[in-house]
Amino acid sequence: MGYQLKDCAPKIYIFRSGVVTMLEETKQNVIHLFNLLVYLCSKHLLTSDTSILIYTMKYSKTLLIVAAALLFCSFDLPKGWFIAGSKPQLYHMGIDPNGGRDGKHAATIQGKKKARGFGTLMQNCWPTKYLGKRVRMSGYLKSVDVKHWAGFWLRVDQASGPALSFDNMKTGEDRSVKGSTDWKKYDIVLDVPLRATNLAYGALLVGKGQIWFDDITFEVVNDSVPTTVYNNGKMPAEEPVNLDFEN
Ligand SMILES: [Ca+2]
Repeated sequence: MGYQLKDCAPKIYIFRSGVVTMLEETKQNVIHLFNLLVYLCSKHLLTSDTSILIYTMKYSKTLLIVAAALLFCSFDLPKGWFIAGSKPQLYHMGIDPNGGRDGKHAATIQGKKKARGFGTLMQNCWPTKYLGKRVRMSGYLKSVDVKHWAGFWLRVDQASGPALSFDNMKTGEDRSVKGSTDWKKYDIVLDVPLRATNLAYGALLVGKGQIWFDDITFEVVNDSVPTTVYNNGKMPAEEPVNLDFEN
């Protein structure tokens, strides 16, 4: 059973079970949906346990990000970060005011009782500073009773098509965090080709347990620092090489 929100697009319906269905794929509806979710938050109709599904074809990524960001609006989210993942509703995510290495703020992700899929706190940013360069993302992470795995992740996107490169500390050599671990610094190193249009990054948790992460940095490194995964976004050589095939 649902009802039509009068001041929203006529093709958007809210179901009190928490299911939002989007029937028309237009950019305008993205705006309407955003307004709709803000409205629901203001009325305290969204809680951390509210299950929201959005059905759309064309703007699925944008919509899911908007929905995910607002799904946990009752949580104290760190500024500039948003919630996403395959099952974000099964994770508590936000700021632990005293959880940091220095006793100050750290971000945390905690799996709920029936946690599955994964939850992530993430950001996107323009890759402008890193175009044509190799970038190292470093951060500190601590874990308690992580049943499956957790880690930082970094993805280099292009305007269309698959990601240029991606590392979540599980792809390639498994460097993922499991069980209970003290604060430790982890690195992800990827090339950022000139055609990159976005950097997406964060930390993720798969399953039960809890992680804290803090003090993330990005820096350009030279070619002597190996990338942490095979990446198809590797830059071309600066000039032709091995043309006689002797190397
Ligand atoms: Ca901190």
